[in-house]
Amino acid sequence: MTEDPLMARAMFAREVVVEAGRLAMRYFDDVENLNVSHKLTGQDEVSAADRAVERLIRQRIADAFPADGVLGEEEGMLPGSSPFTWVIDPIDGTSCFVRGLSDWCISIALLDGNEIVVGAIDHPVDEELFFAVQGKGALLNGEPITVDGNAQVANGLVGLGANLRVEPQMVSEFVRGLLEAGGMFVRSGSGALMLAHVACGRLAAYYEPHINAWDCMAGLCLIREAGGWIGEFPGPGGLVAGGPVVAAAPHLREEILALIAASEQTP
Ligand code: LIP
Repeated sequence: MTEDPLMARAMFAREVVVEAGRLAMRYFDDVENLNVSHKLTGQDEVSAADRAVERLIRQRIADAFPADGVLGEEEGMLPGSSPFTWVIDPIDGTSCFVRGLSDWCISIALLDGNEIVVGAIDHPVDEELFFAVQGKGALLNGEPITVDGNAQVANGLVGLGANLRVEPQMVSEFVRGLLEAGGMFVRSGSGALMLAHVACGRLAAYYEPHINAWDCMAGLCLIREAGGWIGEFPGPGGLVAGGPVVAAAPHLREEILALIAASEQTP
């Protein structure tokens, strides 16, 4: 293993995200027998697969980097004594996963202090592995990726995250403004995967009024390393509270921020 603590963790993340994807696929192939329960609302599900995959990732981290902190969607925050914190979503897009839909992924991010330094997203159904290390670019299945420098709101697709954690009009007003600007949106249920699609140029931008750190931090690392612009995340609430997320090809930053601002003005 390399002596460089960042690269050792980056190589580890690339391996573990694929191992976790294989475990998730075993549950996905038997989804009709999957145990599913609900958290706060009927739209907020968790399955035996989410729990098993997070347990696997946490065990691998504990074995390899026992001093690192870990924040995961299902088991919360385990503080560490090293500068590094892992931020993991065992299955992002659980609502798709439990219904046999393919828009889900495994998302693993690594923070050095407050800086996102590694992002790894595995999309097993499509056999796509997204990977980025700070300062070294972003890759899809080993090939360099970049955001779409030619996309425009009026001829591109904007990824949109929507959930019951925000007032409905925050989403509906953004959609209204986007459509009035000649744009169009997609919402898949996996913020991580849609952020990865921004990094490889499939989507022009992504916005979600409230997202959790484990859903977005790997994707934000990918976009930054793919030449994109990412908004500040998390906000004042900090890592566990989450907050709004926005990211785009750099030339669309002002237009997307203006659409968000307009959506927030509506009484
Ligand atoms: C999902 C996020 C998505 C959000 C959903 C849900 P999960 O994560 O990726 O952006 O809109 O409400 O939180 O719960 O499937 O890991």
